[in-house]
Amino acid sequence: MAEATHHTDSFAQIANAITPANTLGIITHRRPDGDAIGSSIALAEALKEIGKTVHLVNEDEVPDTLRFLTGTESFHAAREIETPIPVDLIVVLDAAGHDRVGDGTWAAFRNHGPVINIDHHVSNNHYGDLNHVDTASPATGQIVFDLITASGWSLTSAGRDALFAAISTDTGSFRFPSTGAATYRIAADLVDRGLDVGHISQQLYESYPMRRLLLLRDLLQDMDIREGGRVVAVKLTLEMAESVGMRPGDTEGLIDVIRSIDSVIVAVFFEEMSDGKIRVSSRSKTPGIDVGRVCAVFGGGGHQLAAGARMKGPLEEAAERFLTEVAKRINGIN
Ligand SMILES: [Mn+2]
Repeated sequence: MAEATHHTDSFAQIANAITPANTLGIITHRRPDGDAIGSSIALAEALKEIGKTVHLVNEDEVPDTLRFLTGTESFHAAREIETPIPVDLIVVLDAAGHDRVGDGTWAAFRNHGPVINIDHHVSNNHYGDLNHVDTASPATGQIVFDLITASGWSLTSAGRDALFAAISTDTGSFRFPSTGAATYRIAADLVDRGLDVGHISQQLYESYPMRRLLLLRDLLQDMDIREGGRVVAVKLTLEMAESVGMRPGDTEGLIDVIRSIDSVIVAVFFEEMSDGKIRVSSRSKTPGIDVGRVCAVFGGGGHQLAAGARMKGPLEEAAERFLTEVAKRINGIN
C-alpha cells in the first residue's frame, strides 16, 4: 500500500491565510453528520468573533437530530443560493475529496482565494490549496478544537457544544479505538468551559424520532445473517424509507445496532438511493478484515474499520456482490 507523502500545513499557516480574509465560506460533505455540522459551527463561531463574515452552505439539509445545536440555523442549502456569494476563501471540513461536497455547494460561491482542506479521513486526497489532514484524529472536531485554541480564537458556548457533538458522534460516544488521550482531554476542557454533558448526550442519543425506530424494526425483520453470524447486513429499500417518512440523518448510527452483536465481525448497511445507486456503509471489528479494501473493490474507500461505497443496483445484487467479497476475507482469517 502506497503511503501518502502529502504535506500537511500547520495551524499557523492556516491562521495566516484566514487573517486577511473578510468573508469566508465554510462547507462540508453532503449528507452532513455530527462531525461535519459541529466542526462547521465551532469554526464559524470562532471566526465571527474575530470579525469575519461567514457563510455556511451545504448540499443537503441539517439533519433534524442535530437542529438542537445553536448555529444550525445559519446553514443554507446550496439550492437556495441563486447568486454565487463572493468570498475571500473557503474552508472545507471533514470532506475527504472535492467531490464529497457536491457541485451545488461549490457553485454557491465565487471564491477569490484559497481552499483550505481540514479533515481526518485517510482517503483525503489533499485537494486544497492548504491542507491539514490528520488521520490520527478521530474527528474533524478535534482538529478544529486544536486550530481554534492554537490560534487564540474563542470558543463560544455554541462552538463548545457543537465540538462536543462532533467528537462524541464520530467516536461512537468516545468508544472507538481512535479515541485517544487527547480526545478525552478536549472533552474535559469542554466540560470545564461549562458544557452540560447530560443535556447534550440526551439531545444526541435519546431524542430520536419514532420513525427511526420503526425503520430499524423493518430493517431487523429482514436482517441478513451470514458466515455463522460473523457477517450481518441490513438493506434499506426506497419503499421502506417512504413508508416511515424517512428524513435526512435518520439512519445515522443504525449500523451500530448490528455491529453490537457479539458474533459480528463485519456489519454492512445497504441503502437504495433515489438515483438507483446503492449506498454501502461497512464496519469491521478487527483490522484483520479491512473494509476499506472491500469498499475499494467497488470504487469506494475509507478506513480499515469503517468504509463506504456507492454501487450499481439493484439492491439485492449489489448486496450479494459486496457480501461475497466480505466472505472471501472472513474465510481467509480462519
Ligand atoms: Mn468526521
